[in-house]
Parts: sequence; C-alpha cells; structure tokens
Amino acid sequence: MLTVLAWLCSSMLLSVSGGKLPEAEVEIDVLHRPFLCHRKTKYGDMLLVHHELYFENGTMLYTSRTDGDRHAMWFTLGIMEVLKGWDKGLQDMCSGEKRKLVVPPALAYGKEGKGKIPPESTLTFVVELLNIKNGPRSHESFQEMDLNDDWRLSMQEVSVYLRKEFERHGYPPNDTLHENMVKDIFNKEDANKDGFISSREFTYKHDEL
Ligand SMILES: [Ca+2]
Ligand SMILES: [Ca+2]
Repeated sequence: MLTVLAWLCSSMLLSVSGGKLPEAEVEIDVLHRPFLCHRKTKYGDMLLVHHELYFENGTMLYTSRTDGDRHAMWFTLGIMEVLKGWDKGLQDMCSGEKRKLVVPPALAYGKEGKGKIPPESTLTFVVELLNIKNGPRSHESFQEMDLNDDWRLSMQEVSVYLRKEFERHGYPPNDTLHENMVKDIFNKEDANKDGFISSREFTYKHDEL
C-alpha cells in the first residue's frame, strides 16, 4: 500500500511539474493549394511571401501588393524572425499556396501591441507563398540540440550533442576533444559572446550578415 501511495504521489508530482499550459494556436485555412507541389516548407527554409493584414473586424491594415511585387518579403521560417504565428502557421506549405492565418495575440504582438496594432489584438493574415529556398542551415539540428527549448544553445547542450554524434558514428566519447570542439564552436558561432548560440547566430553565418 505504501509503495502504491509513493508511486501515486511521484507520478502526480511528475504530471504537475511536467504539465504545461496549453499553447496558443494559429487557425490555418488553406485558400488555395497548387496542383503541383515539389516541396513543402520546413523550419530553416527561406520563404518569399506576399501578405495582407486584417483586424478582426475585417479592416485591412497592410498589404504588400501596393507596389507590384516590390514589397514581397524573404524571411527564414522557424527562427522567430517573424511573428510566432507565422513560424507556426506557414509550415508544410507549397510554393503557390495561399493561407489565411488567424493569429491570437500571444503569437502576435501580445499585451503591448505595436504601432497601429492595439494591445491584445487577434490578427488575420492572408499569406501567399511565392518561393522557397534552402536556408543557410538546418533548423532541425538546432531544435535537436536545444534540450531546454529556450532558443539558445549552452556549452552543455552542444557538448551533449557532440557526445551523441560521436556515439552515433561509433567513436568513443573523448572529453578533452569535446571540450576543445565546444570552445572552437563557440569562438566561431557565439557572435555576441554572451555564452550562448542563439537560433539566429546558428542559422546565419556571420560573413553573410
Ligand atoms: Ca537551450
Ligand atoms: Ca550569443
């Protein structure tokens, strides 16, 4: 009986500490899907898009189409270069596809708002994907390395990753070597020398900035 109780308690503790609040979601509505789709967008890809922005009442706030194609925009998906709502809502998308995204404030401009956008605004975007290119680096490896999901890599996380990579390729772990490799990686990648490699630092090579 005691062991059952102890087990119950520990599993309850686990579920409490492991439980997260439900995350805000983007509502995705596919307005147009092209007949041919050679590839779909994934984290780390560069996307060229046109977009329109509407308030909840349907008023248009912005369109990138005012001046022909001049305001179409390139960005990298999944590195918080754009709103979280875009990072979440523009995955698995084909070139030529058009989507309507309804983005809650938590994934847009939140409690503060921005410019003409009042606090706590739910925003609607109509986004047309014009082109996809390979991003500078794979975002999957970043996510795999970022064990605590804080969007930056600590020395510890990079070290754990190296160890796993070594094991995967059949090499014995080598602490001294790993330590030197981590130092070397941070010398090159940690551009602002804050002791972490951010997703941006990881995704862009510095000579490209
Ligand atoms: Ca991290
Ligand atoms: Ca850094």
